Amino acid sequence: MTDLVRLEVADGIGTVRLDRPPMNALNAEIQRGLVAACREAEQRRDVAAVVVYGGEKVFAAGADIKEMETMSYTDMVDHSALLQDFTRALARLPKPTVAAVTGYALGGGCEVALACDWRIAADDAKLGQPEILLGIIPGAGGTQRLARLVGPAKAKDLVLTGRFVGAEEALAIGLVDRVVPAAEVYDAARSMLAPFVGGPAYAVRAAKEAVDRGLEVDLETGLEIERTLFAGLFATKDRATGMRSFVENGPGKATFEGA
Ligand code: CO8
Repeated sequence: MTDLVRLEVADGIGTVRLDRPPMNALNAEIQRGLVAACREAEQRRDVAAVVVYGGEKVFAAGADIKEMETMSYTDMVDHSALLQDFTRALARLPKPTVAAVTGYALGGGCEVALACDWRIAADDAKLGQPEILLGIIPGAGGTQRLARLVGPAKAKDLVLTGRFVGAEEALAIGLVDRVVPAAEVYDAARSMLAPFVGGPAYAVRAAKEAVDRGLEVDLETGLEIERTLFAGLFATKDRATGMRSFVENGPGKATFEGA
């Protein structure tokens, strides 16, 4: 375990808190810590959804450049699996996730945000993939997830130039989903996740999985994934509760157990 990443749980929402001042530079310890925090968030039944948060000043300014500076090619061959593991752990978390972005989300920090389902940014936030300025490229999924999110031309603009985008431009290109005053980012992220607390957890999980896995395959295969997940939900208590509640009381009144 590490103190650099904590899972804090309150009112059904988990917060994966990055805590390595001043910039939350993502060294190997924090990368491993992120994998562990995601696993814990997945397993805990009192966590319905997850905010990833780096504190009031900064989300994360990227991989720890001082740690990487002396690494050789063979060091990086060994290490690069971990780079993708921690963003994969976040992307595959079977619960809704939001990145609450304050200050900088750069390089690996932007890639952490990209691995979440949604991104809420402070109005003074800056995001980018400046790896090119170090003579490298994004290595924690940035070239892939950014292009899927904003399209190839915008992704190449950011990845090939390394320029930062402010919150408003990030919103305009679809890199973030909402912009709020800096002091409200964390609360806005929690509010976005509040509807999932006490919600139909298996259906939410299936919905996320269907969209994410569907994006990786052709349409017919995606429809097959949807069909299987759809049918599977008929084995859950939540499905029975939801439909019975609709028939007896009308829409939107069901109380789910997550079972
Ligand atoms: N790694 C290590 N230390 C950092 C990093 C970093 N990424 N970013 C900032 N710091 C340190 C600075 O060296 C400085 O340390 P010190 O006080 O000891 O000199 C301290 O944090 C404060 O930084 P600045 O003085 O530079 O603060 P400014 O407000 O002037 O600038 C910036 C803030 C704009 C964030 C600037 O520090 C900067 O450009 N940082 C680097 C951003 C960057 O290039 N990120 C990409 C890194 S590479 C990467 O992420 C590869 C991803 C592939 C794998 C992903 C694995 C996680």
